[in-house]
Amino acid sequence: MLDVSRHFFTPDQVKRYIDQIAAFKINYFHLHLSDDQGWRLEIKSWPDLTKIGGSTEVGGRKGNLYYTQDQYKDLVTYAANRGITVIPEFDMPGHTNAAQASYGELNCDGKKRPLYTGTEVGFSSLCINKEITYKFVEDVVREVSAITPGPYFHIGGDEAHSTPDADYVKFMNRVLPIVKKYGKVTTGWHEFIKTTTDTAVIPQFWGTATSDANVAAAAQRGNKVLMSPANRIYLDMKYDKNTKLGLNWAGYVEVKDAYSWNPGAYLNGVSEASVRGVEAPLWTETIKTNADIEQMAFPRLPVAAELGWSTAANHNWDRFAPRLGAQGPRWKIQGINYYASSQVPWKK
Ligand code: IFG
Repeated sequence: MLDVSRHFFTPDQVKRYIDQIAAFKINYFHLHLSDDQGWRLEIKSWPDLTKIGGSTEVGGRKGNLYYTQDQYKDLVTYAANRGITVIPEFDMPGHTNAAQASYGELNCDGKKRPLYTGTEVGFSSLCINKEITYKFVEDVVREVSAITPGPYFHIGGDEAHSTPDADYVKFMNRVLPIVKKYGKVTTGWHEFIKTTTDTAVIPQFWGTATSDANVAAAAQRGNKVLMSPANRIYLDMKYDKNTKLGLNWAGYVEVKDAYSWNPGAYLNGVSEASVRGVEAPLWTETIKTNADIEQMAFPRLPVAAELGWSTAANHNWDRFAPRLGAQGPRWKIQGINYYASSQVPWKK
């Protein structure tokens, strides 16, 4: 996953990252297209989402910081030509300030919110009891599903700290059927799974604990789980206390930490048969350039690919580390700004 909301990345910048992840057989690319700081994809029926919501980012840079639908379709094709399926995410009912700064009617008090260029989370919520909220959601899902050939639509659902629990359930009960209506399978940050017994939807686990009752209950019912534990595979986590970029709320994640877990056995009650896959999210509160992306994603993204594609029986750091080290000279020649972790025996 690449968060293009906190900081916007142009189509060419995204294509550079797509080329790099394709080299490691990554086969899904989750684009975090909306958040408090920015709405990044043109929605023809709600033009101010990008005109206003796509006009700035963390730190306050101004511009046309969004993709037209043609540019999005081009990215989808570019990824598909490299064996990669795009998963669009529109985070809701929280992380919605950019939309609520664009349209007053999306707020319970009818007033536009100010644009937000900070990095706090949890302060926004769509207005759950207004019908226009569900027209908005349906228009977004309809327009984006029509230009997304992949099977998945990500509805976010995380950190809805300003949405009362009962309202959160009410919201999801309205929205999950909308995604289905437009022929997509819902995936979302794992909090939403407590609102549905539909075994087709896919919770994306992003916690730091090794158990979650709602996710385990869903797995028992038959749901598949996408594994992204923040203290193992969040690429915006600092490597150690000296890392300039990134955050550390989930702890430090050195390369060996990112390798030393088994996605098929990480969560209590979630067996390997219930694990849909592994995803390495890169949140961009502190990430602005391709060099920044590369410093955080390399070498930990290839680690995620290894965990996703190889059997647990084949996991062995002493055997893997030299294979990772062999990539160093290639990344140097390609101009990839990788982190030369002291844990890896880099080939000269
Ligand atoms: N949690 C938030 C993200 C981002 C992240 C940074 C999720 C699902 C912390 N939600 O991770 O928006 O701020 O590490």
